[in-house]
Amino acid sequence: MNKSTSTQTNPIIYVAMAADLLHAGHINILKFARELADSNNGKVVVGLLTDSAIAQADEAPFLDYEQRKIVLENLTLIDSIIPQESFSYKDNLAKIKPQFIVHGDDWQSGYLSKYRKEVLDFLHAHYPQDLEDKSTHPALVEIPYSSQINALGIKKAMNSLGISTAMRQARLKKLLTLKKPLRILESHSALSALIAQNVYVLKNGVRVEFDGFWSSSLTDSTLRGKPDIEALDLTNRLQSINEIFEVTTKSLIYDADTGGRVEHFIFSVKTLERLGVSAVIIEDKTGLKKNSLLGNEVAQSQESIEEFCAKITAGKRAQVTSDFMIIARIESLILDKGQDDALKRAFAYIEAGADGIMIHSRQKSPSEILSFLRAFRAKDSTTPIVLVPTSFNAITATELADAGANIIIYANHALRASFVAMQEVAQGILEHDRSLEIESKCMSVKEILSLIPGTI
Ligand code: SPV
Ligand code: MG
Repeated sequence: MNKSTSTQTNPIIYVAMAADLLHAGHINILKFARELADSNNGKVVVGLLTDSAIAQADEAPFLDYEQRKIVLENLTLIDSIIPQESFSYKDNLAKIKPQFIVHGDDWQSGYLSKYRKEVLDFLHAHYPQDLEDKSTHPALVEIPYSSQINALGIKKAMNSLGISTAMRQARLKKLLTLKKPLRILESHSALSALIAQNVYVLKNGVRVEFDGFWSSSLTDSTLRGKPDIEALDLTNRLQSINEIFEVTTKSLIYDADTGGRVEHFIFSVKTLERLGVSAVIIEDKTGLKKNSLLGNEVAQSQESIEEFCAKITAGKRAQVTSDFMIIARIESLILDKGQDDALKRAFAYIEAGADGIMIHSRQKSPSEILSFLRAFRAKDSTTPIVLVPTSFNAITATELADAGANIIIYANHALRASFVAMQEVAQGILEHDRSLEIESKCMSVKEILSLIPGTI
């Protein structure tokens, strides 16, 4: 690139990056930008992706914005650093009007290509070059991407080492500040948790994945052939969480039913916290607990506000770290007690120390949940709200987040799906008296043998 393409006296050379795991590929790009700046009397400006920009499209970064900024500030290759609030370059391009943009050539296809197009559109509009091919511009400089070393690869390798108990536990609270909504999938075994850990889809250039696991009392009980009435003891459930934690890195929210007696709940809090669980949800029911989706079809009673507040406060006093969260679940709508009761309880529970509120509903329509969110958010804009849209399943997580929710839990779908699949195959074998016909409904033997690293 020489001066002839330059139309600014001191052009800005813009490089956007997350720089969470700084590696040779980054230095390569920055070195190139520096040379371009030096030969054009320009400046290298880095658009450093903010924590929420990274979290929206990926996992939360290992290092936060300020830590990453300190690392970059000490590189002589860079003149200044500005935040880039999303993967889109648009805002910063409009703000600083760079003349050159440097990026690895890996964004020519795939989900990043739409951001590349934004950059090209900007360059064509501001620095017309009369180029026939609008998919190129001399001021977009693309450096051959190093496939041997890249952030995703390093991250994969780091994740395969596992995660410390403290880091996993703290991650949920951190993610709540960076991303909305958080999507949580019920995981009842290490294998189902591996699915929740690894599955993702690309939507409009953004990677959407689950942010953690839900340890459900319903599915943990059903899996063991027991009713969802607090019949399973904590030790039993901790066993599967331990197995889940052995092979994953995401955070877990624990369904503790009513939390039991206050005297017992404080021990549960300590145990869950020690294991690395991020949050516990307790529901304001008393007596023999039945599943909420049964509503008033079965006898269920709600705890008094005073008693439930005392349980929350005792739990908060028992925890050791500041990262562990106790979330209070309100059953007023489930038990037809109305919105006023639900709101009164929500504010009382927060006053007692609850870190978040879960409001549950068994209606097909989300209207009572949406009106609760409106009334609650009019008074409290910050306390995290958790929803479990099993019944009101036509509304999307994004719509619920837009209405004020923070965490959306898909509470039983993994187990429900696996039951249907297993039942069909079991029946099929009996019907055909052999397994040939149901082979297509199963993963291949080759696949199962290569699913778990180390098997072969
Ligand atoms: C669970 O998953 O066990 C729950 C959510 O508590 S619900 O089944 O909807 O009550
Ligand atoms: Mg439950």
